[in-house]
Amino acid sequence: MYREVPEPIQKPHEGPGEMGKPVVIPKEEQEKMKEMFKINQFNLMASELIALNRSLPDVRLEGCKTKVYLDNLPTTSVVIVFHNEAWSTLLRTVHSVINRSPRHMLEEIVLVDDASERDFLKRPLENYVKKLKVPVHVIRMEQRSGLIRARLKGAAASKGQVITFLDAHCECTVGWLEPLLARIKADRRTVVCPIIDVISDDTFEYMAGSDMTYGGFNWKLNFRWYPVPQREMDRRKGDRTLPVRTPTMAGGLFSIDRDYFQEIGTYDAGMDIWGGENLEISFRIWQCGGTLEIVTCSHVGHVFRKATPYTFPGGTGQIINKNNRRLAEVWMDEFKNFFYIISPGVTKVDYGDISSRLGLRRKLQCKPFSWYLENVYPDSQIPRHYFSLGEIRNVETNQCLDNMARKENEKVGIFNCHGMGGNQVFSYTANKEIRTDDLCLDVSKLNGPVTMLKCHHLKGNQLWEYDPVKLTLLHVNSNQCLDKATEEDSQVPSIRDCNGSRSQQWLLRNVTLPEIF
Ligand code: UD2
Ligand code: MN
Repeated sequence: MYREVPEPIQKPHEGPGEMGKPVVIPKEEQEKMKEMFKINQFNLMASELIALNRSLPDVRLEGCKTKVYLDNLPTTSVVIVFHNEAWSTLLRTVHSVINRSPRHMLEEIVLVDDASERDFLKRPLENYVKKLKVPVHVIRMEQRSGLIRARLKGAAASKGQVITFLDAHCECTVGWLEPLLARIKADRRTVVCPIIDVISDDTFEYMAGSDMTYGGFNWKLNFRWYPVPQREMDRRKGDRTLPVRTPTMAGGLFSIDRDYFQEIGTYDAGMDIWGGENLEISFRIWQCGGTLEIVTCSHVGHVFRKATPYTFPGGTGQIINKNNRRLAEVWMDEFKNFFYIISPGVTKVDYGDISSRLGLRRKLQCKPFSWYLENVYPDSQIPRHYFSLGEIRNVETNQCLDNMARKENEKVGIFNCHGMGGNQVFSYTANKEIRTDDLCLDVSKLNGPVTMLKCHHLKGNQLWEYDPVKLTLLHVNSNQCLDKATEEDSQVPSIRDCNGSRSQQWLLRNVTLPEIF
């Protein structure tokens, strides 16, 4: 029998931010909004206007919506660590997990408070989560420990067969969990990340992330998104609903089999506060026999911020450098020199004792970093094969090429050699590029100046042939030679017809670290 369903008084999806719509703050409130922004480095006023269980669009590829998953997938605990998180973002994360996860796959949610200083995150939080229909445990660090050790504590306190980590300002969308758990069930040594969608820090608008980007890193060991290369599209025969093998993970959102997390050595507990742990676990997974994937049918949103809202006890730079040194020393073999030579300051940072991590690498018989570059990340900014890494010195003037601005489209300079790495470091690679990080020496016209452009790996204007006897650097496309700074502009090298003069001779020094430090 049919019955007329009365119109609901308030239509669903009409409140602020429903269906992931942006929230616009009226003019008269904007002063207050700006003040509140500073607390968490996102638009807290907007966040507070949005329901804790707001609706979101289904942003999945069509081919994902019809996939069917086994019902007996492993259970997961969701571990969320936080330090001084806002109530609305933290609880919206929790509600989105509860509302959009099949109940029998969700063991529990574990909230780890990393010594927050806000009263509402103490008793009021505990009282609130008690009423939820999924067990939510709140555990606390005794002192500020950073996200790495907080996650370790959360993992140790959890019981699910899989551990899923989320940041404290996320929103899970429909169907996010099943494809992650299904991959782990198929192979317990596969570590999986969802596509990380963008929740605007300004309006809290929900914007779908791309399935065509994956994780990499640059010479400074910053995590970066890069386009998924053709070889990875080919491996999946063009099916974008299949998981993408990714060289690195962003860090905050991933699922891992509980026992496998133990086996491969959880996290490096010697890392402090924030940073580096994402590359560390990525290298470790690949080098020690696992697989790291972005599961393109799983979408979770995250509020990306432009600045960090909290303190780094001991100094931001110090902490990140220490964490990065630990991962470089343990996992990167001789390729750590690319990091050290471009950021010489980091070698002065004390990185503590890494013997147990080195022991782990031996015990697990992990592969060398060169294997990772060759097989997992051939399009890396760090070249697997190269002839030199160091300065490029002009024989006549005894000055060095200098990537002064370290910016795209900038001209290259030539200055007195300082031997301190940084701007005067270039690598002449087996592909005959001269590069520093992701920028390549490029000349686009006859007699033209040398500029730094994004490496395109298509040879063209970025192909250089070094003659170790004549010491010339031939720009192949123009058949001209790299020359010292020209008279018109005494600081900008350019290409000229090859004439055998000393101003066209260059020494590519393969600097080894003890020489500079
Ligand atoms: C990214 C990752 C983050 C982490 C970080 C590198 C994503 C979306 N986020 O930066 O998870 O891997 O890179 O370390 O991939 N927190 C603490 N204690 C602290 C500092 C932070 O509990 O001392 C919490 C914080 O409240 C948040 C989580 O750790 O829930 C990550 O911190 P974030 O959001 O500042 O990091 P994010 O997203 O900039
Ligand atoms: Mn975050």
